[in-house]
Amino acid sequence: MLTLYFAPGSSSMAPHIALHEIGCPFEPRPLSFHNHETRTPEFRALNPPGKVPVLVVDGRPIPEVLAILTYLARAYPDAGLLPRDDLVAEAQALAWMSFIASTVHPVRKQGLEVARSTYQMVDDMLGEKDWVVDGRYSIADIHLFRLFWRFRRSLDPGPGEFPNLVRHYDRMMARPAVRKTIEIESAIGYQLPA
Ligand SMILES: N[C@@H](CCC(=O)N[C@@H](CS)C(=O)NCC(=O)O)C(=O)O
Repeated sequence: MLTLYFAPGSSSMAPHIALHEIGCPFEPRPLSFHNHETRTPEFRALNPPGKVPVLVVDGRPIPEVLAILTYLARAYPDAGLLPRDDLVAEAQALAWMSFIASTVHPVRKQGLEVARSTYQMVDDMLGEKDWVVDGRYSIADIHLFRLFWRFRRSLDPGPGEFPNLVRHYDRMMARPAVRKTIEIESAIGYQLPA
């Protein structure tokens, strides 16, 4: 049994998308930042820092986007969310996600200039590839998409900026799992800081 604790539009959007890509049943548990629902003792028992996402698998909690996405990709290999036949490509997907979590995620709070230069680096790293690893869709694309989705909404880059990331964003937005996740989360309502 899978249970996803999430807050609409936050980091938890990435595992939410992955669950829809896989199509496996799960129990959705939306939490409200406004009502401090990530600060309750019950939630902190699952993840002491009080952050979403958390995926509970048969009573055992997994925090952190990278770990949840990797778990889902490996537990449901038929969904093709991680390269199966190529250890280097798999490691490259993990490298992207580690970089996204440690370097790209924090920049939103470091001001527009730092954010712009970091996203410019990511745009260059992505280049003209359709997908971040070897041109094959993977969990690294889901992780990257959620960050850029948030960046576009909060810092509103100008037209023509980050062309590779914008094409990646458009490609992601064409996926039914992404549209379904956004439909569900926007209906609950976003409570994201500016
Ligand atoms: N390193 C964590 C970051 C998770 C995170 O920052 N979650 C934020 C939402 S985007 C959160 O729950 N914030 C609530 C809080 O800090 O009170 C991951 O990759 O899962």
